[in-house]
Amino acid sequence: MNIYKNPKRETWSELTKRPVFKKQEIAQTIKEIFAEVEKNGDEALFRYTEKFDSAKIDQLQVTAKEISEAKDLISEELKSAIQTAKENITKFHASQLVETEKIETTKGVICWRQNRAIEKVGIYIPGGTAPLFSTVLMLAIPAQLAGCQEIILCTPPDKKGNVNPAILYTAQLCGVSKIFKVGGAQAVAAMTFGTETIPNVYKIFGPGNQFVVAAKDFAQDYDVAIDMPAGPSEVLVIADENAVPEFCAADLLSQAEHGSDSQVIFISTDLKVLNETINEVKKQIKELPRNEFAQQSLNNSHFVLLDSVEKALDFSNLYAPEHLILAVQDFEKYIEQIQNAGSVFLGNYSCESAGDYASGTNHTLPTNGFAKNYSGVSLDSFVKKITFQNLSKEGLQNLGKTIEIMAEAEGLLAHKNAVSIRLK
Ligand code: HSO
Ligand code: ZN
Repeated sequence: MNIYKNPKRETWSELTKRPVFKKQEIAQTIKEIFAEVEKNGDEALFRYTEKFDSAKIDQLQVTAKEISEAKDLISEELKSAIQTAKENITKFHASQLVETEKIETTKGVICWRQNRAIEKVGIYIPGGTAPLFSTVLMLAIPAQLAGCQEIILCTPPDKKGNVNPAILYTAQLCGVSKIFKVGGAQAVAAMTFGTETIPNVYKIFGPGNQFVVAAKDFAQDYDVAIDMPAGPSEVLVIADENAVPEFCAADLLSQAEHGSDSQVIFISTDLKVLNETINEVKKQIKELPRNEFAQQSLNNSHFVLLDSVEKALDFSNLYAPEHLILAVQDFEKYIEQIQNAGSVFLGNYSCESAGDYASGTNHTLPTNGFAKNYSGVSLDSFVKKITFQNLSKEGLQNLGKTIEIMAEAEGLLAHKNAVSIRLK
């Protein structure tokens, strides 16, 4: 835990740096995996699944029987929680479907835009220490709402060759039935090239470890789009004297428990709140089953005292956090000052977990400073927008001169002629 009291502005850029990401080091491994999967398809996937996931499987696709059995392996309570989350996420994302309007820019010149769903999309769900079935909701729901024709899901099996039942249950609840037992860079390669069993896709979504992140980056060389570049997840909390230290500590730990490389930053304008939050973190961490991860990420965390919420927001805009929690009174008056953040949680009762699971917003968000230039996943991530236009003869008469003058000035006379020939 690093504590800074009123650090000078000149030091902020150092404090807002993320640890360097070892992308280059694994580049060669990714290249080899891609080459193998492209050449040997399913056979390479079976081999890698045995090597990296210690699972000997004889079928890559999860069977209909496995999917239908999943519902008996999870509690009714969990099923109903997933249902509530699904309803809220659907409501919020459905509201992003906006009707296109036709705009007459000049009399007789009509322009508009229409959405077309990306036909084939792939969702990657990590296995590992915490199987994030909530991410299935966050990706499959907008994909369905957008109208993607093919939605496939890849996730690594456990050592026995099984996929976590909550992931299977959630996938089928969201209408995703093509589920494949493959993880890591090999899953990304499979979705990029397609294999005998796994179809290729046009865009790959979802979080993952360093290998998955690097593989998604690499996939872009093969004309596959990705949701966004990624890094370890992060939260920045700004707390004034009205914040509740217990709540702040719980929020910091909820992000720190994700992994040893998670990033948490706490900024307070009040020394008492700062000190009490630090004490609370030390107290609450003892009770957490994942306290080893949390402890490691806390070792790199910053606790900062600054003398105003405005200054804290300047710091936050420089850092561009994935999640920003504003535990301050009158948060409304600071909203306009927020420039760079993936998702913002306002007031003492808006915990980040709400957005992670069930309030309705998407939890697939830009990390690693990419909140400066990327949005989180939304319905838009699953569609392309095509522009249309229709010019009547009168429309071309009205706009023709403008086009001719500009084309001539660019020295592109064929462009000019395409107008002149029609107006002759
Ligand atoms: N905070 C994570 C999302 C998540 N949390 C899933 C719990 N489950 C990334 O923003
Ligand atoms: Zn989380």
